[in-house]
Amino acid sequence: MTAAVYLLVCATLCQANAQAREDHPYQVTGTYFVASLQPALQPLVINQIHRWRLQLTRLDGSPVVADRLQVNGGMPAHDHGLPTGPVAQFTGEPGRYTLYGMKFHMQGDWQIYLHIEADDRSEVLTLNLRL
Ligand SMILES: [Cu+2]
Repeated sequence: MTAAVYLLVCATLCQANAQAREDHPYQVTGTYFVASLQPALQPLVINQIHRWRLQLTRLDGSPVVADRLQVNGGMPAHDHGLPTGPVAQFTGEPGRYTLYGMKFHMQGDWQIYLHIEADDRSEVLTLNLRL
């Protein structure tokens, strides 16, 4: 590949990646799976129940239809969980889920855990989030 072609390819891919990051501001890459997350609330505020969009892929970018997907979270420093019990629901479109019932009741450092079972593998992806 010539340098010019390489630069063109890189520019296109990097732009696409930047676009994906803009749409889904939070991204967690694990050993097997990648979660891209977009809260419906922008900016995030406390004490409001809302939805998140989740895009779940393998490392190669192919969409994952999970056998099982659970979401929970909490504040490790305060030793408490989320004030709600959010539910992950498959949208019907491969790799796309909606997390219903997300809510944060205080400011500080939160973690969101996605428990994923797919492809005969199991992984927990952790998103660190500061409100
Ligand atoms: Cu707390």
